[in-house]
Amino acid sequence: DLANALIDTLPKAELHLHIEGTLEPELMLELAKRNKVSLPYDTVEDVRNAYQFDCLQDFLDIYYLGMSVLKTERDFHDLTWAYLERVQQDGLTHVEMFFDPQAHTDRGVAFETVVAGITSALEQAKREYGITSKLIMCFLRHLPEDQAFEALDCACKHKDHIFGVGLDSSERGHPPEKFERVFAAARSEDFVPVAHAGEEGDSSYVRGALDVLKVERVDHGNRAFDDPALIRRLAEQQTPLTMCPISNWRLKGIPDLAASPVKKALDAGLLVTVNSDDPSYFGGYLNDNYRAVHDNLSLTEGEIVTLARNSFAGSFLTGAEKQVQL
Ligand code: ES4
Ligand code: ZN
Repeated sequence: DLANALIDTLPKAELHLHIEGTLEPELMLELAKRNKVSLPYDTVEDVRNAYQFDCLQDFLDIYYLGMSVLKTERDFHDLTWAYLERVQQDGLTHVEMFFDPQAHTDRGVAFETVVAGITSALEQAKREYGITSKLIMCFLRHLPEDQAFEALDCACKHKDHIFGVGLDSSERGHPPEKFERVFAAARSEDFVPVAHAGEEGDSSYVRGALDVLKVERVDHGNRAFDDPALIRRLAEQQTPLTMCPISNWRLKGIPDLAASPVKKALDAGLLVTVNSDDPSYFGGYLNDNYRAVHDNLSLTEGEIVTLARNSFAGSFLTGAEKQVQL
């Protein structure tokens, strides 16, 4: 029908995507063999059976284990290229991609190796598919502030390839205030700031991301709906929210897809976008997330078009670049 045709063919940007969360079980097992890394899985089926989560931390434990197979520049290139090849068929024309360097440098993989592998695939996607991109380095919020400063030092040597900074991993107990100084330093170095907030943490984490970290976009933001004044502010300021419906469902942040806040966000006039987060682990790429909200929230075709337009409006493309895509 029309809605599905729109979802498949409209140009779309993905603004909330962890590249390490695109590692498919087949590639994981191949890289484990190539790099002689031992995993607690023998088959693709074993891997997929492990993907049952009751909360964010359940997922993160499996996610950090899975990425232990990534060792060389070629591995990071192959991972990134596999994602881009997959989503170019879905009408994706722009991606703002997160990566987690501390999860690699802590295992002895050099920061430069990670950035070089990801970047070469992004450049190939620009040449071969015309896909544009921005790379956003996330700080792991469960680790101490001084280690985030070390990651920021590394990023400063790769400003030509790293556009922004983000904040991810275990949210509760690690509020935005913990990273106030790192974000101030990152902003003074001209990295554009974003942060995960209100995925599991309460609405004060969303306020903290805005007021303390001074983010230009909020990743998830679900719990902002507990605070009506905050929702009015997000609507007035048109702060983009990057929501991830299938991720929220698979991590039990919502009981079912019908409980996704995407429809409420549209109704409140927020600049809401739909994204995949960690598509391999959650079982849905970008268009699967659009279909999930269409089918479960009874979105109109007009609302599907709005979500696709919002994906560019909420991106960090410049005004002129957005005009072309919108
Ligand atoms: C993440 Cl779903 C999610 N939440 C927080 N941190 C993350 N890192 C990768 N996926
Ligand atoms: Zn995320």
